[in-house]
Amino acid sequence: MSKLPPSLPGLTLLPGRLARAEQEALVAELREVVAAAPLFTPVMPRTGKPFSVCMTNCGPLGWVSDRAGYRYQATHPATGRPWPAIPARLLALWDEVTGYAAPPEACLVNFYGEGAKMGLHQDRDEEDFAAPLLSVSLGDTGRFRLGGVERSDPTRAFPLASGDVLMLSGASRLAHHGIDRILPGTSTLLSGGGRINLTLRRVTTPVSQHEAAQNRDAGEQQRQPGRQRHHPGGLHQ
Ligand SMILES: O=C(O)CCC(=O)C(=O)O
Ligand SMILES: [Mn+2]
Repeated sequence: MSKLPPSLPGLTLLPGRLARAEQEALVAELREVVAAAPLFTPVMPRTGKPFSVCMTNCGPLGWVSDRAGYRYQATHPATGRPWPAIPARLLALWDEVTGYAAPPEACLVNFYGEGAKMGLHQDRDEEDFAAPLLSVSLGDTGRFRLGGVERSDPTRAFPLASGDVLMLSGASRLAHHGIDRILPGTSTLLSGGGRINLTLRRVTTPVSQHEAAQNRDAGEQQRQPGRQRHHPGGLHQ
């Protein structure tokens, strides 16, 4: 496997972006996330075949997969409770690295034990492809495979180590990607071994300030129809 990622427009790899102390603090925060929203094993749509990774989420929305399909939803599939909040340090990282005007709405937490992998796929369940995907790797190194927008495009593999941050934006936002395998024993961060990957995602298209003001006005008029009818007349009396 090449040590270097391919140079593609919109692909940004920040090796070691998170220092060890930050990684440890993040793992402690993720333990709280998992206590509130336990890891679950998603299954493939239709076939019901279980994923080899287990998952949970934080943020207003979380990504889930079950026999009915892939989707974002506001609650944990087993507990029915809202997902816990995205840790502030991840929101700050999103702002610093992406510069995107709106915050992420979902943070998917994937846990890879030894032997877990993720097939080549695109992240396309979001409404807003203008927003980047921001990924944070913790624990054992993963062999990440990256292709192009077409499934048949050539692919290359490169390692993602603990503390690495990867951004897929612009022309790379819809690039195919996956995890071939985990390299056990490559990190001491997680006492039991394994790899955690976090992906921060903007799901809905942000409403601009201008649109928000217009929507507010429209809502106000709908709630108070009388005002709309009487006011103009009142002004001319
Ligand atoms: O584990 C990774 O680095 C990638 C995870 C991923 O592609 C996903 O959760 O959609
Ligand atoms: Mn993905």
